[in-house]
Amino acid sequence: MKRTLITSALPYANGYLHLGHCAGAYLPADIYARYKRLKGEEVLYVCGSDEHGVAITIAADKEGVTPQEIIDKYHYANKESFDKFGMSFDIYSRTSLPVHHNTAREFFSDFKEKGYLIDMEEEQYYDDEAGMFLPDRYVEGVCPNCGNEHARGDQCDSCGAYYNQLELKNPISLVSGKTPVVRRTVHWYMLFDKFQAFLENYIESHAGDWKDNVLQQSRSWLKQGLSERAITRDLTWGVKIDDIPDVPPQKAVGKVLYVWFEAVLGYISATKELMGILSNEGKAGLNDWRKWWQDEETRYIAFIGKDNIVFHTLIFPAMLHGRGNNYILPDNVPANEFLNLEGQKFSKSRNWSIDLRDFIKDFPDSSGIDALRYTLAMNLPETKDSDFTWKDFQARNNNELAAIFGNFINRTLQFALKNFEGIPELPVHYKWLNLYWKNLINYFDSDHQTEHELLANVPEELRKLLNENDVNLIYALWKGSSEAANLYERFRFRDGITETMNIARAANKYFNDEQPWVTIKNNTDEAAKTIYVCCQLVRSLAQLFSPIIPHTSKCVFEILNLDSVTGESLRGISKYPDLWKDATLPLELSGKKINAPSIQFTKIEDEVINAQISRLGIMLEAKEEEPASPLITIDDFAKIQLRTAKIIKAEKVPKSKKLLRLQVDTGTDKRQIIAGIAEHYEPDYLVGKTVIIVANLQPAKLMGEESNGMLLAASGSTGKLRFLTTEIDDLEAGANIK
Ligand code: B3M
Ligand code: ZN
Repeated sequence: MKRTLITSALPYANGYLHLGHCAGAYLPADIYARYKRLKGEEVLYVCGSDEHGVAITIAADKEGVTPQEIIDKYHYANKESFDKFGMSFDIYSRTSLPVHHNTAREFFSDFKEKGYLIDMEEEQYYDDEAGMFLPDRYVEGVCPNCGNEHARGDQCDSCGAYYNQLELKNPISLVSGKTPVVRRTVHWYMLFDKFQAFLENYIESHAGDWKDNVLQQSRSWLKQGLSERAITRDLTWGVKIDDIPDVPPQKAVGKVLYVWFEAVLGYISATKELMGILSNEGKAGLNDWRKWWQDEETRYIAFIGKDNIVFHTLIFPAMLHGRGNNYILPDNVPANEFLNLEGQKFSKSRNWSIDLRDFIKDFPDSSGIDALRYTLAMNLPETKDSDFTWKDFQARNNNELAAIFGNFINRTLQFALKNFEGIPELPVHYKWLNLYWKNLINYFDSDHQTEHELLANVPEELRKLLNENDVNLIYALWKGSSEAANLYERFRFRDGITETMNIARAANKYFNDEQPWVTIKNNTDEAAKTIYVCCQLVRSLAQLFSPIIPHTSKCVFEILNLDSVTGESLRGISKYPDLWKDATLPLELSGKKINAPSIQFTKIEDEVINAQISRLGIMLEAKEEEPASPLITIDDFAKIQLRTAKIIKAEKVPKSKKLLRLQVDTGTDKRQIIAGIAEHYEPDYLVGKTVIIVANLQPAKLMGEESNGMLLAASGSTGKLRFLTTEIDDLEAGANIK
């Protein structure tokens, strides 16, 4: 059996994750990783933050911070959200690490040596004022195809047309707002046309096992014919190439690798990072990453959203093939479509979104997070766009998790505790029940009759102990778990989870048909057998549900006083036994003491859901109204040193639309303050003005510039901003304000 390498698309560290991200490349991958681990396979699941490209620099400009500050903020925030959401990555890395820069540069160097790259001069827009070439997303103009006036430099968001930024009409730079000029610049191009035939064979070799949407998109790109693609950009933020041997520095200075060329290599560098950590712990060799990436005994599954398909089915495979060294290719790329929210597309700008961190704030306990995992999993956009609604979240929690699985756990364990002080001691008559159970499973395994025949031909020997209900329940467990496994192998998670929930339905039916509340009065041996079997099913269901709702499963194992089995990360250096099969077989639980059962899923009331629904889309107003700040004491206020200060110099901070660098005289010293007022004031206007500053603020860094203090300003509802000043300018600098 091959080992399984799993990756999820690296999310940009430029914003908070939302539920649409989870349903795209992350939750399905985690379910698959946990399932594969439970199958006893060797598994490595890597992911991490994608930390370069204009997606980062635009976000940094927007927040008035440096790219490093933006990736640090969102890398750690998203990692924390993923951890709380129960993602079982073996490592969550980041592409700003040296190990990634070195890996990416090695690929560039190797391709250059092999003649897969050519450097060409081309014309590109240049912003004279900002002093920089303009990457596509930094140019806006009129779409040459549909006339959209806010089209960006590479693709029109309105009609989807791709074009060269020079084709935009009336272009403006989004850095300075000015009209850019055309300048010549050098870029390196990868000759992807050299891989056309190889990729055609590669794609067609998966015609039978890849999703249609993935095949179609890949084929249509191949049909257009691959051509050379620029793999460098004029940016200062990213993987630099100017120190690569035999790359002429004068050509390469100020260039970085195109983010998509290097981001896919982030999966490899994340693996290297993990092996580095493990080798320091003496648990793996530094080069053990090769057994995951350069060994045909590894099967690689790349989980992504549909907007990343060709980068994973064409670009990355071409790079891996071009590199040689036995690099393996993705064996499957089960791209998901998009998840919508209440029938509309997720949109941060319209605040039509649910950030994962906000959900976790509102539903912090494990049952809430598992209810989200379950709801998203049952609505995965596996073959077409799907929808998350709060009403469905409530229904899934109340009518399935609570009413079926939770109800079965509770009625079983409450009955067991109340009547048997734990899991019942098997009566003498049922002493060999586990053995009969295992023999029945063997019979199901070994015989390939139809379901009807299987059940009709159960060996008489087994029926001496197991009644109709017992046989039907054990069959439902056996059948449901093997069906679920088959479906997970084909990335059909929704159907696999339904099979598992059907086992819970069968378990409730067994409880009802056996009527232990009746037999406890007149035939306690029967009641004991029934509840013993039900306790076995509680554990089996916890194990089979664990890839989807790991927190709940962990809780159930704790109540049963059993080691938790949820497919957690083993860091790729060991593996479990086959715990999927194990979930269909009984444990020796006779007479086992259990802990007090707790309710796993409480009903979610309408008002909770209505409150969430009402927040969608209108958070804009809520964000504009400053939250009521808590009352402070006069002593709190006294800690703030407000002073007058005279502005003696003012200038723009390069590459920032918002920031000005001010030199101010505070009466006691002269200091630099960086102020976000560039969109409201011309520097010359400010010189000589007396303003009010907070003089005892911790020094801070903004866009790499030191700021010692803060200028007080007021912003109106229209976004207009005015700094606070004294009524007349005759107060000396340093006057105390209280
Ligand atoms: N960060 C795009 C995205 O977040 C990109 C994925 C990279 S996977 C190597 O959708
Ligand atoms: Zn257009």
